[in-house]
This record gives sequence, structure tokens and C-alpha cells, in this order.
Amino acid sequence: MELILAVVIALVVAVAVTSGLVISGRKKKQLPPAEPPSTTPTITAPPAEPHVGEEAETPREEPRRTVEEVALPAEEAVETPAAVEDPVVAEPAAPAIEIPEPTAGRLVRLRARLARSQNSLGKGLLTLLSREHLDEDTWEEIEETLLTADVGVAPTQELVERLRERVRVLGTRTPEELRALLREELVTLLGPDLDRTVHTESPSDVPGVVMVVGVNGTGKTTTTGKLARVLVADGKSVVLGAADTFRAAAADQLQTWGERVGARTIRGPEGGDPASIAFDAVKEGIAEGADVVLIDTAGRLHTKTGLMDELGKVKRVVEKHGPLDEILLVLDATTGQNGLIQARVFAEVVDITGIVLTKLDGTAKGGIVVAVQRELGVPVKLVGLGEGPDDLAPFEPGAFVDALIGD
Ligand SMILES: Nc1nc2c(ncn2[C@@H]2O[C@H](COP(=O)(O)OP(=O)(O)OP(=O)(O)O)[C@@H](O)[C@H]2O)c(=O)[nH]1
Ligand SMILES: [Mg+2]
Repeated sequence: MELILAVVIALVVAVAVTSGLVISGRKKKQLPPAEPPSTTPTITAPPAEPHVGEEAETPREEPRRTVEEVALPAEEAVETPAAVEDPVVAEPAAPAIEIPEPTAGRLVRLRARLARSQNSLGKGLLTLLSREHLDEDTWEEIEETLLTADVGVAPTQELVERLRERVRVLGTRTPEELRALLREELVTLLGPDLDRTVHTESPSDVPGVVMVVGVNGTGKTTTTGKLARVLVADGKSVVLGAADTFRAAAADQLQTWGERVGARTIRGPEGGDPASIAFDAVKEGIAEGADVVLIDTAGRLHTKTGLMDELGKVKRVVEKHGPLDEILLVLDATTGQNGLIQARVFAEVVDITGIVLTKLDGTAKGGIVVAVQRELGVPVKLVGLGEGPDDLAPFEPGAFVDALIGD
């Protein structure tokens, strides 16, 4: 009898613990995201208790655990608080300011993200070059590999020509020699001497002003947010200008990034004049003695003349305060050749001074770096290698090539 009673009590306790966990698991999902949402407005209020009917709308991804799978209550009690990792998530009312990690060596840290370009471009080339007989077919395959990776026709031909010449001179080839040779030629192709500094400082005694432009969804706001983090990590004070007035959510998205590192966002009404918001952001930056003002603009199709004219106006209005120090064009690496057409049109309307190539993670088309620099004669200064807050790296040709072919 006592035994049965004990078993019943144990079961009741276990069921209580399990249902408690299920609720806390659900609660955790409803908390405001640490990552800024791309399209939906920010929800800053703490999660409400679940209401009747919510179950039906919120499918659970994880399978529920059964009683048998639940470990001892003592163990679970230790595990549960550890699940809340982010202090911002834990206390939405008073977000803690994050300290972003330094940028030095980021490309090296994120090199695994280039996995797809690594396999198809870097390792593909090495394998082909290592063939015993480098016949015409092999050279054609090498050319194809480069073209498929979006290196572009002219740079591909140049590279193949140089490789052919050097391999001929080399005679017998060891894998080490081939790697060194390929590395050198790829680095040369990327323009190792280009100035890739992101100019965030003004020559005069006012904040440096950076404007971020590009077509829809390329990663402008994310890049602006990531860049703000980098600057704050370097000890600079940053003001953000939300000159994307198409959607209220766009300003919210930028503001969320800003709040995480303590940068203020200047915003205006939805549908307001982007030029005046950009102007106000710089004015505010000057007034409060900020180091840098970052202006995020609305995504616009390069084919829409009205929108492109508007961008030109934003630039001219901001320049009433003084010249812009950097105009970054954000290009999505996965869009390939279309990115080049965008680049050309944007460069005509505003003087692009640097390119940010986003979404290089998960594309085999890493060669676009070469093509786009050639197209504009403007260096790739930053690369986006993920959606995480610190997944933006300064572009370094040497480290990039090492990531592609392995060192
Ligand atoms: N994988 C990956 N995703 C990225 C990267 N950069 C941005 N994204 C994602 O791309 C999506 C669009 O990013 P946004 O920053 O909102 O793009 P946007 O250019 O501001 O978009 P609009 O303002 O609508 O024109 C988001 O889901 C980002 O998380 C990157 O480097 N890698
Ligand atoms: Mg945006």
C-alpha cells in the first residue's frame, strides 16, 4: 500500500514538473527576439499569459517530452534558469547594453561560413590544378568554375591566362607550390592594395556621416546595425538615422539594433520625407557631439527612377551639413550578376565609396567580390557572413583567399 502511494506521489510530482516545463518552454518562445525582426514590428512588452485558443495558432516545433523522459526534478531546476541566456530577453523593460566583440580577426573566425564557396571555388580550383595532365578540357573546367562562382568573364580570362603561364614555367607541380601560386593570383585579383577603410571620421570637427543604400532586402538595416555595434565597440558614440519611411517597422528594426548598444535612433513619421529625417539625424549628431551618424535608407529598385531621384535628394540634403564621409552600397551576394547592374545604377545616382557584400555565407558565388569591384572600381569593404549581430567582417583579400583554399 505504501509502495503504491509512493508511486502515485512520484507520478503526480513528475507530471507537475513536466507541465511546468512545457509552459516555460512556450513562454520562452514568446519573449521578444534577441535578433531584430526583419519585417514585423518590435514587441517590447513582456509576454502575456497564454490565452484560450493560442494553442491552435502556435504549433510547437519540439516534440513534447513524456513523463519517462524527464530527469530528476533537482537536475531540471538547475537547467531551467540557464535557458535564459540573454539579459535583454530576461529584462525587456530595461535592456542591458551589449558589448560587441572586436572586429579584428572576424573574417578568420567566420571563415567556415564560406563553406560553399570554399568547396566549389577554392577547393575546386585546387583539385583541377592538381591533375596530372592540364589539358584544354581541364583549363576549360577551371574557367567554368570561376564563371560559376561569379568571378566575371574578363577577370576569369585574366586569371586563367596567368595560371597557365605560371604552371608552364613551374613544370612539375607540388600541391604546396600550386596552393601558393593560386593564392597569390587570387589575392592579386582581389586588389590587395585598395583602401578598404570604412571612413567614419570627418576631416573637420563634426561627426563622420555614413549613408547605407541598396535595393530591397539586401541587408542595409542589418548592416547599419552591425556597423553601429562595431563603432560602439571601438568606443565611439553613434546616432542612427532611420531614413526608411516606407514602413514604420523599418525604423523599429533599426531602433532595436541601436538600443542593444545604446545608440539613439532619429526617426520620423511613416511616409515622411526621408531627406529631412537624414538631415535631422546629422543635425542631432552635431548637436550632441556624436562621433558618427549612420543613415539607413529605404530599399529601392534601381529601375524605379522616382525612387532613385529621391535617394539623390537625400544625399544632397544631408550634404548641406557637409560632405558625406562614406556611402556604402549593400549588395546581396546571392543575386549574382543582377548585383552588378544594381551597382552601376546606384553609382550613377550617389557616389558609392564602398561596397558591403552580404549573405556570403551559404552561397557558392564568392567570386562576386572580384566582379563587383571591377564593375565599380570601388572596393568591397565589409562582408556579411550571417544574420548574427557580429557577423560582419572587414574584408581582407588574404584572409578571404585562405578561407577559400585552406591554408
Ligand atoms: N545569411 C545572411 N543573412 C543576412 C545577412 N545580412 C542580412 N541578412 C538577412 O537579410 C534579411 C534582410 O535584411 P535587412 O537588413 O532587413 O535588409 P534591408 O536591405 O534593410 O531590407 P529593406 O529595408 O526592406 O530594403 C534579414 O533577414 C537579415 O537577417 C548576411 O550577411 N547573411
Ligand atoms: Mg531596411
